[in-house]
Amino acid sequence: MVGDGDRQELTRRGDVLATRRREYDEDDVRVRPGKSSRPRTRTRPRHEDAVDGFVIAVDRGRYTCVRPGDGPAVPAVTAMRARELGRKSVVVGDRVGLVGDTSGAPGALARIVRIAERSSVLRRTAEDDATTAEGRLERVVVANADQLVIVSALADPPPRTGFIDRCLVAAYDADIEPLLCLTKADLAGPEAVLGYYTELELPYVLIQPDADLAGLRALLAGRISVMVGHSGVGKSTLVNRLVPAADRAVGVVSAIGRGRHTSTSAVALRLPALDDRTDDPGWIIDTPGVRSFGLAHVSAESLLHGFPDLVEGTVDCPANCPHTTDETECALDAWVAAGRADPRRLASYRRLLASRSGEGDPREAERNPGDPLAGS
Ligand SMILES: Nc1nc2c(ncn2[C@@H]2O[C@H](COP(=O)(O)OP(=O)(O)OP(=O)(O)O)[C@@H](O)[C@H]2O)c(=O)[nH]1
Ligand SMILES: [Mg+2]
Repeated sequence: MVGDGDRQELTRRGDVLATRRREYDEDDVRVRPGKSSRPRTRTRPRHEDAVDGFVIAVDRGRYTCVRPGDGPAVPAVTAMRARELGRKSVVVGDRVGLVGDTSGAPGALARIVRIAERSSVLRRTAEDDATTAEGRLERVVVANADQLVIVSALADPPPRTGFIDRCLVAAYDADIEPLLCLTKADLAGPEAVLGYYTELELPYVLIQPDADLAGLRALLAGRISVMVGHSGVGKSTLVNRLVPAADRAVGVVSAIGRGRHTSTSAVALRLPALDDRTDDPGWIIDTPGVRSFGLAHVSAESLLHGFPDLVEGTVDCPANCPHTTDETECALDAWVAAGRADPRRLASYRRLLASRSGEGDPREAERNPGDPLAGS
């Protein structure tokens, strides 16, 4: 039972968390403030005449917005950021207030004067280690997404469960539902990847070039979904199939982690209406391939939430157990030994813990010689 004192403590902590969250919303690329963070920005005057917009693309200081309720035939509005937004960044998925010329006519330019509170913020960090400058460089990928579609090819490039695990951590941390999307099922079977996630009940879809997409469409309906994945896994190919008018550039697969990334910025696309339904078919956001999904912004405690199959195993841990390999009392070893979770998941969790504290680079597959899937 929570006593009054405890409740106050909980509320106080909740307030601190809420405040931090708002501070983090302010920029898409920023160095986290030190202990003496700047005071919050002043309240700006409201523009009563502003109209609502939804940001679908960002390119060199120009924001493409559509108005909710407008059909696909209505031209999008091009806008710039009003100076009064200060350092606040605007990202794809943001709901904004627009003033000025919102006609969408050629050459018309509106201004974004407001950014609505975000229901979710998907972030990634350049690196895992928050003690380095790179580790503190935080990027907001998109705002207001409901679903994170983790796209992994079954071959060419090969699947990397370490990467998928990182995406799961980011999804749970941002309160966005994950969906595993395994592409190129014509080239290899999904058994190895699915076997790794047996205990997780992770929803997944298999994609091959000519197969029907009805199952995926049903999972995307009515929501804002964002796709993340390495370069070359087939994100844009899939978007072009889902949204025939999308015309997203599709590339050739280069050596993983190197070479050209075909898509260079995130774009939200309205999904076509489903045949038998009149409700909102949803939005899909294509993003550029990422080399890694750094997690310096996720606390050690939240990291565990990306591993729901391990959470219960920590109940018997000593207080403040760091769950690292060198902690002999950590109950997770016994949990795995008893067959309650896959030992590879524990190894993956511990690689993330080690990576956050600056010990080595988990992206090197050589660190996991026994497990060809494990790289990230
Ligand atoms: N065999 C096979 N090839 C596919 C499939 N999906 C995509 N490809 C190929 O994979 C290559 C890369 O596809 P893209 O859609 O450009 O990949 P992407 O994830 O958007 O890549 P970035 O934009 O660089 O992040 C293209 O040559 C596609 O034709 C599939 O299901 N099967
Ligand atoms: Mg692409």
